[in-house]
Amino acid sequence: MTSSVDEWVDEVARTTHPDKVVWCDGSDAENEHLIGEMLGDGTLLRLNEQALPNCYLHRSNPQDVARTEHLTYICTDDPHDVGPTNNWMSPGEAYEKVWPLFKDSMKNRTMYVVPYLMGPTSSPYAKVGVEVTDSPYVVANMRIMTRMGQVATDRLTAGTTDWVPGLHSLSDLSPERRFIMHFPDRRTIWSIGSGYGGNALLGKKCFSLRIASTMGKQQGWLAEHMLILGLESPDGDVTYIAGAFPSACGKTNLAMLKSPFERDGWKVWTVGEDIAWINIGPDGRFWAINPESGYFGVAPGTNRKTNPNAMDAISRNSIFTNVAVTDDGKVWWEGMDGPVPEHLIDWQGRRWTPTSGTKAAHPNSRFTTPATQNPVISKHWEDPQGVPLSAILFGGRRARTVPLVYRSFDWEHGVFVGATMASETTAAATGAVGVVRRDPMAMLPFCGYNMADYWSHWLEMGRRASNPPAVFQVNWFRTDDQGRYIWPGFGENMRVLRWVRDQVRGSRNGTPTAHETPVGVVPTPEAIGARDLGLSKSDAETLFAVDREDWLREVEDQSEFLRKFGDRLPDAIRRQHQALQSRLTPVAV
Ligand code: OXD
Ligand code: MN
Repeated sequence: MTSSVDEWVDEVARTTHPDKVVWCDGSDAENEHLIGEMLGDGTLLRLNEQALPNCYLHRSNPQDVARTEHLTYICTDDPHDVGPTNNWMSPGEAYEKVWPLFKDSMKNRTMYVVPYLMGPTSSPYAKVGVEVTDSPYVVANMRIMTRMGQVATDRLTAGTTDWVPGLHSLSDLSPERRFIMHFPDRRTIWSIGSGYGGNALLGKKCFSLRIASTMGKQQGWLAEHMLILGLESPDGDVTYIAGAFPSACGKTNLAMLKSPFERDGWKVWTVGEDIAWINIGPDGRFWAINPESGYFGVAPGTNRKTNPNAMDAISRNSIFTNVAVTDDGKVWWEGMDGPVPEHLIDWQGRRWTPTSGTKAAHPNSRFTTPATQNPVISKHWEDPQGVPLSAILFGGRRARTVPLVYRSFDWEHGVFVGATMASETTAAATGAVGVVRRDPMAMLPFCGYNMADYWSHWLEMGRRASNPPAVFQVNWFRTDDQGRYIWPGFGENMRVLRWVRDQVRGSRNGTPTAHETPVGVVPTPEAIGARDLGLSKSDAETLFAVDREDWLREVEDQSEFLRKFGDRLPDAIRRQHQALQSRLTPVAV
């Protein structure tokens, strides 16, 4: 370890006062020992060893089940640097208000020092973090989600001073004393009062998105809330596509999609399912790496139909959090295959039957599973330079307005589409579910600086790249008059991916597959195979419709959102907004 790591660990220990300090090496022996301790004190429960070898269940505190965006802060001297979409606290106030909460917070506990690497071991783009935590559950999860232990220590001893400190303490798990703090100037993270995923596994949202986004702005790259997939076509060629979707909108399912057209040679390979770090390559293209090494996926709704590859991946060496358990020690959640069991133990450890009137698994219950267990992991997922992106998808959950898919006209328009995307909220964060909110590039909870400056950075990245990806918006969630989803989704999303590929690589048969609308280029229903899917004429019309009235309302709502950024709003975004409005407004004759 470098002396700077030693000094920081000493300083933290002097405040938090753990009983002992353990430096983690990431070995199997260390993991087995930790698991044994957690089984002993009830932090973990063993699941059915035959059906789910080396799998464990953890139940979190019922008040600690999702990311808490209202308790998440970016600490800079100037509030304008975090902008209107982040919570701001000055570093001085953070020292006065939050640092004292760490005093003695690890008393009678062990403090684990967890060095970890974000990015493939051999990648020049990989970065080191050190998380100090009093939660062995966090250590076990970090071991799956990151390259943890000796590989990271090796980079530190190689002399780097470039590492991100992250201090995490469960403290008393009280929401009143819960804070997730980021200091971009010092590239430091503090998190207290929560053991839940994104709040506590500091390599994920805190480092790889909030802190990394500020590093990317300074250093000329992008840290994005995006899946990365490789779409293989029948000629064996692979097109790489990244996709930004808000939490719990199907990113993991899309990244691991099982193609219904596999026999014809169409297949999806997973590079990443939540985060992409994107650099511009010497060829002027965007090259993306997945900084993580595991998946922290939403369990409810995952089944053999929606994501068979995930069901295979999570059948061993996985940690389940807040799911239900069957009488024979298997996991269960709403949307699991087969009939609903007569008895379960629910996510809080209570007896449950179908008449209980509650959810057996928490809606944000999760699995943590190693990426290497994904049967469709791309053979390029650890390539040091990453994979070259041909397309970026922006997706939200919208009952109306946004068609199934459309292509933006050019980079600047694409950035505008990402900047103004919106989605109905989900259970991944605490707060109301189902409310439409603007979630630019799916980064609303994760951008570590002023969102307007972030858009300027996106625009600049496109100017610097001679061959940036084409940008699309997708919406799997459009509903009919009855409120039913029109699009079958899941494996059938392959139809949309194929059209996206046609758009960026040239049509397969030369027949027109799209037409221009005021919002962008929309496919013909035939190009997506609406008839093969048995969609009625009116459903197909709704799915691809660009309704002028709906879009004028959308433009109005966008104005309100964009106004919040005042004069930091890039001119190009303002221009694109006006251009959309005029394309929607018929010229008077
Ligand atoms: C996640 C999230 O956990 O986005 O990936 O909430
Ligand atoms: Mn996510």
